[in-house]
Amino acid sequence: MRIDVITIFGEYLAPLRLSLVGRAIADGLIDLEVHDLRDFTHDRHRTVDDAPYGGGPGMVMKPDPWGEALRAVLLAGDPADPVRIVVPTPSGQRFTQAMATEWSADPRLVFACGRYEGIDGRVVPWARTRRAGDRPVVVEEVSLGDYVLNGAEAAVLVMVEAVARLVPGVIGNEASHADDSFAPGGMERLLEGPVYTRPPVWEGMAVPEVLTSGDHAAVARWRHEQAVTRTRQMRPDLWGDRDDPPR
Ligand code: JEB
Repeated sequence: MRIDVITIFGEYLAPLRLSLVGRAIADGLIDLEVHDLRDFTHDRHRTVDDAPYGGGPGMVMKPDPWGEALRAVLLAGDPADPVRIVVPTPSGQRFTQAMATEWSADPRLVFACGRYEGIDGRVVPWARTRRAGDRPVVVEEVSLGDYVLNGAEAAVLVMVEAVARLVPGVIGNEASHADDSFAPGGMERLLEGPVYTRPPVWEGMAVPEVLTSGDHAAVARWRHEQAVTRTRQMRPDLWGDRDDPPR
C-alpha cells in the first residue's frame, strides 16, 4: 500500500516511522510519502493561506497549492491503482473501524492535511472530478470525533495507525485479526474487560481466580461477562437495547 500525506508540517508524521507502522514501512509493505504543500506554491513567501471571503477569524488554505499538490500526487505511483483521498475535518463523517478495514485493502491512500480554518471549499468537489488511471478518485471527509484539533496531522497519525495494523502481512496482524472479529472490542461490539499478568498478588490484590484455574471454558465465560458489564457501564450506546443472553 502506498500512503501519501500532503502537509505543511511533515515533521509531525515522523512518529509513523516508529513501532509497528515503522516496521511495515521498513519491510516495504507500506510506502509512506510525505509531501510539503509549500513545494506547490510559486511566490517568494510560499504562501498557503489567505483571509476568508465573507470575513471572520482565522485564515483559509488557498486552493491553488492544493490543486497542484493533488495533481502531482495523483500522477505518482502505479496508474492502474485506484486512489482514495482522505480529508480529515471536524465536519466530516466519523472515522470507524469499518473504514479502517475497508481502507486497509486499498493500494493507495492520500491524506490531505488542512490547518488554520480548513481548506478552500472548492478543493474537495474538484478532487471528486479527478480520475486515477481510468477510475474516479474517491474523496472522503472524515472526523476523528467531536473535539477540536488545530489541524489534520494528529488525526492522520491515528487513521494511518488504525489502517496499517490491518494491512496483510503487517507484524502482529494475524493474531490481532482473531481479536478484531471475535473477542470483545470486535464485531460483537463489546469493550474488552480487564487483563492481568504476573505477579499473582500485587499491592494485596489477587488476580481473579478463574484466570489461574486452567478451565478454558470458564475463562471464556468470565471474560464475556466482564466485557458485557464494562460495555453496559461505559458505553450504553454500544450496548443499545440488546438483552443479555447467557453463555
Ligand atoms: C481536522 C482541523 C479547525 C474548525 C475548522 C478547522 C484542519 N476530530 C477532529 N477535530 N478537529 C479536526 C478533526 C479531524 N479529523 C481537524 C482538520 C483540520 C481540525 N483544523 C482546525 C478547527 N475548527 C484545520
